[in-house]
Amino acid sequence: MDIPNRTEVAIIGGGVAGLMLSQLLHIEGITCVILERQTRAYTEGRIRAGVLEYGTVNLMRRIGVSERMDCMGLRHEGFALMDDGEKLRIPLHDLVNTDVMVYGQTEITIDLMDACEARGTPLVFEAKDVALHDFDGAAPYVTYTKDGVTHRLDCDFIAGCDGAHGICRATMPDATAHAVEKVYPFGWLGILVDVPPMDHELIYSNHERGFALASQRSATRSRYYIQCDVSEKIDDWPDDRIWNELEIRLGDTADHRITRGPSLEKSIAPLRSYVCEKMQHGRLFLAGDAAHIVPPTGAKGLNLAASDVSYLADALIAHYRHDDEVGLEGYTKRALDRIWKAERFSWSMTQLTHRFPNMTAFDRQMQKADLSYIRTSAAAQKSIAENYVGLPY
Ligand code: RFL
Ligand code: PHB
Repeated sequence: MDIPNRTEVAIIGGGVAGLMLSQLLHIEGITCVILERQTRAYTEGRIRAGVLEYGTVNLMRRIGVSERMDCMGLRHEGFALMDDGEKLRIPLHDLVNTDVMVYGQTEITIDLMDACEARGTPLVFEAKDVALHDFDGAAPYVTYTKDGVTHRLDCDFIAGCDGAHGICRATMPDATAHAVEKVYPFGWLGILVDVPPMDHELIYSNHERGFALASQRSATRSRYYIQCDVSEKIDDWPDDRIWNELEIRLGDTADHRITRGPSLEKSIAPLRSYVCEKMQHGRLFLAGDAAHIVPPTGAKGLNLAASDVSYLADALIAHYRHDDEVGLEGYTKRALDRIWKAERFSWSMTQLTHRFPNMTAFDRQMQKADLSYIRTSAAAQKSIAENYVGLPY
């Protein structure tokens, strides 16, 4: 495909945020070009999120990329919290009349990339050395290198959708001064395996040896996580050690059995909460992980990327269709309100379900009291359910 040298919106990053934004703009006739640093195979292959809020599901439907999701995705009407082996089911559907959808980020990425290809949205893979220019004026542009040749892309706006380690936030003036961060003293070791899941719903377990999560991708593919030290090496975790640990932490029993199998993928990710409260400068706007990180306990990262780009698309559409600048001016404020609520929920789920180093007897009693309260209070369960399925946007 010929890549134009002028577009309305230059999108940096072809992850979920960038790809979704491109489709939201495309259906409104607003042109964009996506510049992605990696290859298509690498971008599609990353194993990450698994739980979609109903708002993300609706967004996928609205942009016409839901066919495979509606066919292969698993509707979950509840999930379980477990503490020292005692299980409490949060019946999402009964409490808030809404479900979540279990559908892998890998699959969403494939669906969105296929849509880009089918609709002719220019998507440049292996775009190296991306640099942003003149975004505090009326005529920004982006330069990048592809196959050793430097290109210039003129645009009206730049959307920074390049994740936590991209260049957009690094280029945003004063971003560091507006950053708020919390680092957790542990990480998650994740394993993907082709065996049936141990339960039809997700189980978040707080055990004296640390947190564990039983998740899934399909009836034949499981995803498990265990809390570990961030300094640990993946080589110290042969599959058998992971399975032994999962069986202990998730309470493997005769009627609740973990099926073992060889790992298809395993990796360790650190946990942190991070918000860059400055999400725009001139004609540069940040969205998704480029602006914020949540610990995965609340399953919110991908879903926040979706709500950010939905707000940003609304604002850009109002600009192009009605010369209305209010949405663009208020983008950060509107996005941050939802981001902070998701940060709060992800933090509280992490607090509730993990064993912290140097945890005191008092800290543990707080977890137990919290869970006991949730067990006996319909209001507390409803609050968890409302946040888990996703606050409206
Ligand atoms: P991404 O997906 O990181 O995409 C950014 C893209 O930008 C590219 N890039 C550049 N391109 C051009 N030039 C540069 N200089 C560039 N620098 C980077 C990158 O190659 C990449 O393709 O960010 P985006 O789109 O904002 O999406 C965010 C989500 O990926 C992320 O929040 C979720 O994966 C978080 N997450 C979860 N979110 C959920 O909603 N539900 C979950 O169940 C869930 N589980 C998880 C997760 C994240 C995890 N890890 C690995 C951190 C579980 C885990 C273990
Ligand atoms: C996942 O399946 O990858 C997953 C599910 C729920 C979470 C985090 C990750 O909270």
